[in-house]
Amino acid sequence: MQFAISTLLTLAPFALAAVHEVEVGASGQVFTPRTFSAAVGDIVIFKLSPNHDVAEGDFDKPCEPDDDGFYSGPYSGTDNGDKKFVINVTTDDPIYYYCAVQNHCQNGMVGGINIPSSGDETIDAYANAAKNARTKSPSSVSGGQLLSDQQISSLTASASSAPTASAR
Ligand SMILES: *[C@@H]1O[C@H](CO)[C@@H](O)[C@H](O)[C@H]1NC(C)=O
Ligand SMILES: [Cu+2]
Repeated sequence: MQFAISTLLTLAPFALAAVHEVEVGASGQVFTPRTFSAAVGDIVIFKLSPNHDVAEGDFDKPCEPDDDGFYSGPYSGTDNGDKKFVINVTTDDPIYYYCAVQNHCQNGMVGGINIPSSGDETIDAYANAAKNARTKSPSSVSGGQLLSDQQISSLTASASSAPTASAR
């Protein structure tokens, strides 16, 4: 029994690499799921709907890009949605993001990964602060790749698909 458990722990970082899908504006000005949990090594696929995008931000500066953050570029760069924006999760820290189109961020189009569900830095707190913020849009794609479904399937062949039901 002892042996079985330690073996499982040793393999876990590889065996449990998961793929998460996020709908960007498929149901209006909202990320679906709004927040979810992910582990280092997981892959996140952002599926953009017209005319939305996704930019990583800082909790303290809602609707503004993080200098080292990711940005999908505009919907127009996705070949009518054929290309998805794919990022690697490289931290356990909370990752906040927003839609940089018009006033979507002020309207609450924000989301995140590993966001605390209580305390001062919840997604609701970020959305509230965003109401009075001014949107800044990054200038170019960064921190991820725009990939076709075929490119994604080869990328994720060794990873298992994570049900978005794991979202919290
Ligand atoms: C994500 O990881 C894959 C596999 O290691 C790598 O090919 C890709 O360049 C990484 N993407 C980014 C944006 O770093
Ligand atoms: Cu939007």
